[in-house]
Amino acid sequence: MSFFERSASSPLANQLLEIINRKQSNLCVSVDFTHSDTLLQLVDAVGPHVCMIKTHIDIICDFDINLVHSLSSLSRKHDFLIFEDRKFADIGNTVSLQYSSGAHKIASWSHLTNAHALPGDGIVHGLKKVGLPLNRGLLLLAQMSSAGSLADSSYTQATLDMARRHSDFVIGFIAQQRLGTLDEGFLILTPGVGLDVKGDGMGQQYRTPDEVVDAGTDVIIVGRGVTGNEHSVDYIKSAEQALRYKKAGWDAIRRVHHV
Ligand code: BMP
Repeated sequence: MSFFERSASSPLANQLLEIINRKQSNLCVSVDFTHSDTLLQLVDAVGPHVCMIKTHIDIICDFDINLVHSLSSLSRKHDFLIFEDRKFADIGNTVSLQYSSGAHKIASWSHLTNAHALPGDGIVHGLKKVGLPLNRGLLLLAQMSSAGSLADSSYTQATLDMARRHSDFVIGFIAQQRLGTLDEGFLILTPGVGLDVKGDGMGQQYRTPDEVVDAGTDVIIVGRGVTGNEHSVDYIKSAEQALRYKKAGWDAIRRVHHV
């Protein structure tokens, strides 16, 4: 089944595939900035080139709910999905509160979020209870890009099995390679992607868009390779980098999927 023809596990996953095809971009930019104004300006600059924007909303110093309203407007303006990289990791009851409530009210604005499989199925039940009625989707962390990750192959396999039990809500994985899931409709999103450096001195490990798409990735997640450092942010340069990664990701998809 070709990347372009395949149909995913849910309407949200299909929406993402449609955006990818429409914008010819499988690039998700991770905007790990700590101030609302720089975050929004960066998102506006790279928005035309991405299928998705990934946030870490809990690192924002001046958080105000208007920030997520502005982010939602930009997602409509530029046609991308929002993925809050919350990495939930608690029991079902706690994660349902963390997802729906608190200052951030993640479920109210983020199309996608993610969770560790470590606590067992209850974590998915807790998130699904909140997210499914809102047409949200979940990604399970099956592997990590960081050196020394404890997610060995049996953990990854157990995560895949968990996703199969909840395919109405789990649309895919954060992983470093395809997990034998193409015909099950799950999507693979891969962080740790960079064209210029191999690491960050804090355990992050980078592979190129070609390498990760060869390994079976659908969406490449790029942070600092596009955004640079918030303290010396250059929006024009970030837009140029987004275009560069978009092209590299799309060329790799076309090569691997023979289109
Ligand atoms: P960068 O490209 O600047 O290294 O950023 C990668 C982003 O992806 C970070 O926001 C990080 O939290 C996230 N991430 C990762 O790097 N590796 C993983 O395995 C999972 C992640 O969510």
